[in-house]
Amino acid sequence: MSPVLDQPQMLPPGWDNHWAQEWSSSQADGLIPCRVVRIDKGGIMAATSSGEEHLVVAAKAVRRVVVGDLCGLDLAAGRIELILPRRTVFERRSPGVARDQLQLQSRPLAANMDRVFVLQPLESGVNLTRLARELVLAWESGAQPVVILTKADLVSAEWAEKERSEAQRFAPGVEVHVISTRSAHGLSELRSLHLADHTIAMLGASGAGKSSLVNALAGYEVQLVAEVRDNDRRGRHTTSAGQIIELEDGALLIDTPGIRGVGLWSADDGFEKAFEDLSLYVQQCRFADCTHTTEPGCGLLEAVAQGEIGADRVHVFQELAVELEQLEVGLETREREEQRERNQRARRKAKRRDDDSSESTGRSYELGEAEDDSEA
Ligand SMILES: Nc1nc2c(ncn2[C@@H]2O[C@H](COP(=O)(O)OP(=O)(O)OP(=O)(O)O)[C@@H](O)[C@H]2O)c(=O)[nH]1
Ligand SMILES: [Mg+2]
Ligand SMILES: [Zn+2]
Repeated sequence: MSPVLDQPQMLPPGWDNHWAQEWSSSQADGLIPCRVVRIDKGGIMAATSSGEEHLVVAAKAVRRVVVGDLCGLDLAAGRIELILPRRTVFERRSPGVARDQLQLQSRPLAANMDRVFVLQPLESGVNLTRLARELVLAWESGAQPVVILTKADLVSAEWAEKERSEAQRFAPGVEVHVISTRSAHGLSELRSLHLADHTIAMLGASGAGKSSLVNALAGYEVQLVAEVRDNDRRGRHTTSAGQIIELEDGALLIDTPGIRGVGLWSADDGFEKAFEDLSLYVQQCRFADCTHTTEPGCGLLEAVAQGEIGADRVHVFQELAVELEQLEVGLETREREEQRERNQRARRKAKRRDDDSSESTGRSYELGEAEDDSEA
């Protein structure tokens, strides 16, 4: 280990024993550990220790790093040479070029956080379908989700309480908080969550109040990565990239840009956790492959009929289950196509090799082409 690592103050934010171990078992010779603390149009900033930030001018793995990644930096070259295996990562399905279009790819948003704060503003009413999606992805990230309903000052206490209990219905096993950064309502409750030494990612739609909460918890106006919007010249700052903000107590907050669509990405565990309130009922279904739509003896439909769970909850469950299934089918199809292409390439290569060698030996071979196409 390099002598630099013996001085704790010289370690990247959030470094702990886990990372020390990962580091010692990685090919990090000549590199120093760093954490990606900011990504924006200006480039990637990596911190080798608190406040010691370096612009990454080029990175072998640059297109794959996200805010929160712990990496190996070639300091002289300004290059990230390796990414330590992520402890947690929040990934969603890549939005396509057009609105509401999705690509068969994932896009990571933040890595190595212990908690995910899922924010939704109260004044427009909690979007329960969106919340369910966000929680599937948050659980799947491996971090602990916390739901935060923002801008309580804009609604009545009754409205806030009604929305809180609705959100709780869609967030089994998850804490739901109501806050306002204007009135400071609920902020001390959040602070008492023992955020120190944790990395917390803020997630939610644009305007949900992520940056405002970061500022409120920091206790001062953080210069958050921001730009003035072109379309509404009101000059509202909207986060255009991810950034880590270090609080006095050591908590690390990751502010992320608002995401419009929350396309699910492969999420078996995340889906199960997000809908754990329904698992008991699903076990009662008569058929193992019950689609919970029309089947007799369906535990879910029975529970709805008995008023034990809301029909809307089951509806969202089905919608997301179908989406995940279609995603899996798409991924499998692509995998098969890629495998076929790999096989074809290998065959062409083998054929060239055989042609070359038969030319040199003057002999010729029949290549068994026919069998090759049968796997389609
Ligand atoms: N009334 C009220 N307004 C708030 C509160 N929190 C945030 N806002 C306002 O809501 C707007 C959006 O807040 P931001 O914190 O920028 O939202 P964001 O989630 O960071 O948005 P993006 O960066 O675009 O993703 C701003 O105009 C804030 O002033 C609150 O508690 N009460
Ligand atoms: Mg913001
Ligand atoms: Zn069923």
